[in-house]
Amino acid sequence: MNGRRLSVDAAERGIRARDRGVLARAITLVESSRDDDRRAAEELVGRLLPGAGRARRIGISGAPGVGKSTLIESLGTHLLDLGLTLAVLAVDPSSRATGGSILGDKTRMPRLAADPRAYVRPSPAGTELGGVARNTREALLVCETFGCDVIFVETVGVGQSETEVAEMVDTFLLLTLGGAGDDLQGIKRGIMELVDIAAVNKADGDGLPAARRAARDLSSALRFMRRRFDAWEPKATTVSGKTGEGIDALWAMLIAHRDAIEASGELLTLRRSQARRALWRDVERALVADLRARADVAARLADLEAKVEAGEVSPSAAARELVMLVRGG
Ligand SMILES: Nc1nc2c(ncn2[C@@H]2O[C@H](COP(=O)(O)OP(=O)(O)OP(=O)(O)O)[C@@H](O)[C@H]2O)c(=O)[nH]1
Ligand SMILES: [Mg+2]
Repeated sequence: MNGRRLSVDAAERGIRARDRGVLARAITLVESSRDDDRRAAEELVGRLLPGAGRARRIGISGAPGVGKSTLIESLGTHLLDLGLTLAVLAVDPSSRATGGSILGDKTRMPRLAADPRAYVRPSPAGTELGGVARNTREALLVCETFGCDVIFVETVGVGQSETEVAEMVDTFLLLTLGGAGDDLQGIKRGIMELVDIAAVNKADGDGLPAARRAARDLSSALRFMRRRFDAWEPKATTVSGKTGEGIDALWAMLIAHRDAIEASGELLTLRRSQARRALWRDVERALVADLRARADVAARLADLEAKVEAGEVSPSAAARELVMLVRGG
């Protein structure tokens, strides 16, 4: 963090006064894993929580190169034209390996990056996924209190990241591509179940027919999925982040989803269960971290893991032994 540490009071005041410099530093605070920063972050989040919840929270997921950043630039610019403010946050577990972030990439969002009504935040590097998810959840609250009307959470879909993102947003948008016959096979079934809207991107030029075909296939596939909401049937559409074709229709669809679940009362239920799940994810993470940090557990762990891998001890028996060790039994 640059300069003097940010006090919780100064952070709260600055965020409420829409000070962008403070916004950036407050997010750095909630991303920090230092013990004293964590305590300050919790205090800050606790103060912001009562007034939060008014933004439209939209998750955008898709494989590398499907055009997420280009689409967010295009959609975001459309929102600015409508007089809305926005933030773009990224959940990118792979940034740990690459040491940098490919998401929330400001060079792919030049207009948003240059506009004071938009705030683009790259993914924090060097944290495990559970940590990134918590940080992003808290960054989202900070941005809401700051006054952003729309918050995009972008993820590249590594590991469990789509699920983690779906658990912090109101609307989950899957971005995909048409073409090459294997349209649907490339999409993990578990992901299809999270989808509120699927958009086939790069529906421009020569890619248009394939994109339209893929959108039709997706539409029928989505009809067979277990519904997430009574008030919303998942839909597919085509879009081009490059030409802007279909952007306003996509925005209308995103609004329609959020409005439908709000009117049915399902948004409230969703946010409640998201908060409860986040609580338990954090509890589990903290307890497992404590457990791993114990000397007696560490001493047994390597041996037990080796035996489990070799098939000499069953995973459940090994788990029981570790738990008994912790219980002192
Ligand atoms: N034809 C066409 N090309 C596009 C479109 N959107 C993006 N591209 C191109 O696709 C490439 C990847 O675009 P990005 O927006 O960086 O994709 P991304 O999904 O954010 O990629 P990662 O952040 O690396 O996961 C770039 O070369 C873009 O110019 C589109 O709508 N049509
Ligand atoms: Mg990108």
